[in-house]
Amino acid sequence: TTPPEAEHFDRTIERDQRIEPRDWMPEDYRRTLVRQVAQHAHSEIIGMQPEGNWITRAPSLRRKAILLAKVQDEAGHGLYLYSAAETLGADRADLTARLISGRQKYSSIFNYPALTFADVGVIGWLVDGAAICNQVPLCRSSYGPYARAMIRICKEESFHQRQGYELLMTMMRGTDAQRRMVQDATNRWWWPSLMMFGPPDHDSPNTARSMAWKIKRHTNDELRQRFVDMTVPQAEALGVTLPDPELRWNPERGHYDFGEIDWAEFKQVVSGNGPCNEQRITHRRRAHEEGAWVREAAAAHAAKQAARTRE
Ligand code: FAQ
Repeated sequence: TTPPEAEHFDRTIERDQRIEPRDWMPEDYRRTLVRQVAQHAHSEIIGMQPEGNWITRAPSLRRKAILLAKVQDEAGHGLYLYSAAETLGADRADLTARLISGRQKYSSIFNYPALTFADVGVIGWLVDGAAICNQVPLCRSSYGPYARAMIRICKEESFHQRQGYELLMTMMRGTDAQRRMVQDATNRWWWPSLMMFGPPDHDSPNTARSMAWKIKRHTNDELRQRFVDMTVPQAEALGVTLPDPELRWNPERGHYDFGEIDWAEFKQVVSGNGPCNEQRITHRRRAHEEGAWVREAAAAHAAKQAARTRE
């Protein structure tokens, strides 16, 4: 016989209602969510680095203000998501320790370098575009705090995507050199953006269970296809070529066909051997160590305040 709390859990999922922090949940459900939400939080924090690199070199005050706001939003998303992970019983300091020791993952995409200012635009257009595609369905994820966090995060990601596309539109109206920069950045980010959606469905060990629990609402391949279909017309409007000779509309499927993704490259990047893995983690570790005094000062202040209220 099923215990009543497990029955309640199953019924909640079945009715498309939300599981909340104090509800009973299977240990595997909790573990899966901690894994996904922590990876997502780490991605936001590590994801500040490729673009953050350009803040001091933005070509105008306006571009600098926009970029600063975007990178700060990413910090906010990270903190928001760490809080969601804490509602599942995870410890924030422990999650950070796992990130900087390489025991927990973050998105493969942030292990590629941002070489020119056009990369800032292309990251907004393609990386945030892919993030939105993946995250809008997560607003209906079965775990309440994660689903609610996604609503605000998606609104901000839409702004990020638009700022990137607008930046690229501006560059495409500029000089030949600027147009070449946009095309070059598009060539470098296109395939890694497709890899963000994760391994193909036949090689995705977590999808089936996460779909049954309604943590995930679509498979990796479904979302990847949606992203391709959405992005091809945007590339045409922009006037850039996506670097895939096999990309073409398939009227029978009602979708764009596209070429084979280099899954060997994906595996290399995820296992720590991408172009910037070491740099990203080293930077994160240094920031953590150099911020130790801030955490200690905040804790000392909180202790003093608590002692004062007890007096
Ligand atoms: N990179 O069985 P599945 C952003 C791992 S957006 C690295 O399919 P799952 C915004 C996966 O964890 C980026 N690892 O796994 C921004 C698993 O490993 P594990 C963050 C990957 O969880 C924009 C293994 O492969 N977004 O930050 C990747 O069902 C611009 C097997 O895979 C999210 O995290 C990858 N690309 O599906 C910020 C969204 N893909 O843990 C700054 C939420 C898979 O078993 C600038 N997450 N792996 O050792 C998800 O939707 C899912 O977790 C997936 C993966 C779809 C990413």
